[in-house]
Amino acid sequence: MEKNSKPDNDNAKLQDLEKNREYSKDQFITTDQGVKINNDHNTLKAGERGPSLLEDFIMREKITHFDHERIPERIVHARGSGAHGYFEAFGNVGDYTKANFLNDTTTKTPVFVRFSTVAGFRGSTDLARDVRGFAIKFYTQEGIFDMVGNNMPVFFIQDAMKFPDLIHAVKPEPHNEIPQAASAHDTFWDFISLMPESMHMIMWAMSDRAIPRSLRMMEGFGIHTFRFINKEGKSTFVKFHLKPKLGIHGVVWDEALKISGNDPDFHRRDLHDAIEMGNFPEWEFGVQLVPEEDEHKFDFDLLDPTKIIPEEQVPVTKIGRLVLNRNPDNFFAETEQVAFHPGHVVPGIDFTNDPLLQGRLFSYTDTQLSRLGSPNFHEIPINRTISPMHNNQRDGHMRQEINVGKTHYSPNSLNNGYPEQAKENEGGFVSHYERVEAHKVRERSESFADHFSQAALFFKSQTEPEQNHIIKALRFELSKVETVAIRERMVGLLNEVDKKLAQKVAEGLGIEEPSKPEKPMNHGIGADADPDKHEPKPLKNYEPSPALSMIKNPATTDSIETRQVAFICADGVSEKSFNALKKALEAKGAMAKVVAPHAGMIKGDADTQIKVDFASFSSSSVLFDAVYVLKSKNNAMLEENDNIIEFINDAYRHCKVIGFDEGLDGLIEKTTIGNKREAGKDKSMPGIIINNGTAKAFTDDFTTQMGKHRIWERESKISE
Ligand code: HDD
Repeated sequence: MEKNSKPDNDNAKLQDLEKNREYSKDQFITTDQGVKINNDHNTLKAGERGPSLLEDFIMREKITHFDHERIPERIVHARGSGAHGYFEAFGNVGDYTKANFLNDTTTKTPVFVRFSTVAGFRGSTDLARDVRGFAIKFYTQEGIFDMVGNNMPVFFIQDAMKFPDLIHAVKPEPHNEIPQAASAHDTFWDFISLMPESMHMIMWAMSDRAIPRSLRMMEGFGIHTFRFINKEGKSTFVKFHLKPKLGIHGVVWDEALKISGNDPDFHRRDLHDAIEMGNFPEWEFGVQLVPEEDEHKFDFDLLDPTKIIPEEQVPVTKIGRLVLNRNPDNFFAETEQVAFHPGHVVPGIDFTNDPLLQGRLFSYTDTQLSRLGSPNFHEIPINRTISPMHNNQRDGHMRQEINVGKTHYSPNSLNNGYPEQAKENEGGFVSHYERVEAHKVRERSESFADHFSQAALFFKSQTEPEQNHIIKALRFELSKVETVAIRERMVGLLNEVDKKLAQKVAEGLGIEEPSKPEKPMNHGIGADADPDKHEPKPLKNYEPSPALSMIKNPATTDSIETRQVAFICADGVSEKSFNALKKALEAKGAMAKVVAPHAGMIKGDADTQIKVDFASFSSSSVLFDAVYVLKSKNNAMLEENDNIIEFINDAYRHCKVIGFDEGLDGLIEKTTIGNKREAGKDKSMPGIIINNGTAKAFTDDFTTQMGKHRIWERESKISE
């Protein structure tokens, strides 16, 4: 769809936003008051070289508006990218929920989705090692439902009271505001090392899930247990899941670091470009359903947000499809001003007593009041519901609506009692009829005290390369911690989860032996600060869960759709080679991008002009999924180019598939591949494919190997 074009589909929210879109094509520039401006480049002055005049309302208006353009960024999840799309229900959950948008298969529900990192500021890198926010606004006919989730199914803490502490600890340290968008520093690990309940989430946050290849290749989770409520008022516990069509993929850490330098907007660009190209990101929306009677059948508490329900135990039922098919027209108006809230629910969905969720129900409206500045933030176009909206709330900063009539109270007789309250059978929201009888206490339930069993389950469910990545991530992070006692405390905690893991991390940190399994919260500082009275429970020995591994995950496919391959070419490049792989990639939905020693155009060996997408000096293999080096009449041009040699070396190190045309030995010798080959260390060279002229064999091998995403067996041969 052409940018700025009017919505050409039946998305009711996009139609609604049309009222607020401004198109300047063929228009004069005016002041905010609509007066046409004759000269917008110069202030009004007393003489060409004289002082500016206060009278200049045009200049004053322009500068004043500019001075006030910024609003406070989100206290967390400040860095984000959003897109419009729709949700389509499969219509198979009617027995469990009366929510119309989950049952009506004839209506596409408009959505706006915002992905985010958590810790970094608005301008920080997309590739930070961090949790990713996955927030979906469903504009349903019955009001707005927000699923404000993450790409990991558990959280660091069990009670919202600790959220400010967690965030203070992870954000840049207060004395020097360092580091940006990174958890690798003392305060974060100090807090974590005193917080055994965070260990399950730490396993996820140190895994490759924290460095996604693309926002389009992440799972999404609602995390808390919510309730579905059906027409009879019966409640069923529910956990929300989103499974990406393209599978779940990450990058490697060294690559993430380099992407941050090469293209800090990597994820934002990828999402934007994919949608512009018509490669619409897609997820299946699923639920795990637990009958209310089974609440206590698990050996963990369903209300504990540091626990998953293993998918092998309660399978995910797919109930719909989420597709993103339109970029925002204006980042600020839409992506920045969108305001999510886990408390935005519609009839058929309700809360549980998860103490983290309960605290969130307060926080999200509260934060919008300072971020967006007014209780009227629901009137901002992107936040406006498409269902009818009438109540007795009035006034406040920037009120848009013109409420007609003289009653703004209830009950009233002057307006015949309107707006009137809706009965349940008229669609009125009625909270679940839950019986609560208890003492007021500031305590954590004893049923929340198993902090390590699911952390161990996660670690043992990973494949060997995935486990190694967790070990390396912990080594990296903790090596940046300056206070040795914090490192030791962390190793002690890891030892509670998995001895091998703790041992390996300890080796990397030069710690002789994981300290004995002391209770970290009783370890000096912070000892009395934690009122959690319950002893952590002993480790349970669960069977591994393949659904927790990215590599073994049933949602991971070998599709190479939308993947990008760098074609390294020089003038005189073999057009036969070029066209053969390009065609094979395109047939599978992947793309060839030309990287050459110079920008502009190169000439093929049959004199075709080929557009260069990236010059080697302003690009890097970390921005691509695989590399193909093509022979040309002038191979020396590649051999002598250090950028190209580094390009190939990085692709090798990051375990990517690399194809070479035959006859490029001179170049190969100059790369790590040549060194390894010569030293005889790496004879089999997994994922290094030589094109000896049999086009089909080469292209088949190349695309099949790319489908594995990474050639992990190579990783063990790379020393760090
Ligand atoms: Fe939160 C934003 C997700 C716990 C308080 N949160 C925010 C966003 C996401 C999440 C995705 C960004 C929404 C957007 O794109 O605008 N938060 C979570 C998840 C949590 C969680 C999955 C645990 C399961 N959050 C949490 C707690 C509190 C908050 C416990 C406070 C008690 N979160 C906020 C906030 C933010 C926010 C301060 C900042 C900006 C905003 O709300 O709109 O209110």
